[in-house]
Amino acid sequence: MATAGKDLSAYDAEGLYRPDGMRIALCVAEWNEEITSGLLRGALEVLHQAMDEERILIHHVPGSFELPLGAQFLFDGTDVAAVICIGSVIRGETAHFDFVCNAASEGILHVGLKYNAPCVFCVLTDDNMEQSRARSGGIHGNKGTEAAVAALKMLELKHSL
Ligand code: DLZ
Repeated sequence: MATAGKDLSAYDAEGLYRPDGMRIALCVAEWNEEITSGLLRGALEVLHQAMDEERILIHHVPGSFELPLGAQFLFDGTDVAAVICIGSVIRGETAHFDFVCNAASEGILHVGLKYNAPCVFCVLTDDNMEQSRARSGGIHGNKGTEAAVAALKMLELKHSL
């Protein structure tokens, strides 16, 4: 998973799928707001090129642990076609990091399979803030940008079948 020296966030703006008539939600964790706001910015930059502002929903949950349930609420309570889950978990001195990361990743996968819809994992799981800054609009690009591109590609696949 090494991304050293690479910006993986380049994308072809011309070729973005336009999810006409659909709505997309961003579910954003409040922890490490400096990082999640950068990821959100990156995701919105892509979505604004593909769809109207009013079809983009933004909701917050307390932490990354709550992202799966937040996404489930959104699929259940709205007509969104996809949810992008944005969070940032930074390793501390205890095992908390592993529990939050595992819950977020497995839960987000589960919600996508349950609703048969893109539920995109945009959770940074880094050792320190420096690594997170580098991936939320820094030297290694912006994983929020990549997550939004992934959501559009999955919607395109689903609607092409
Ligand atoms: C408790 C906790 C800790 C220690 N660290 C983070 C973190 O780095 N990133 C994050 O998104 N959330 C963290 N949380 C909060 C949990 O995700 C969750 O909100 C609480 O345990 C309440 O369920």
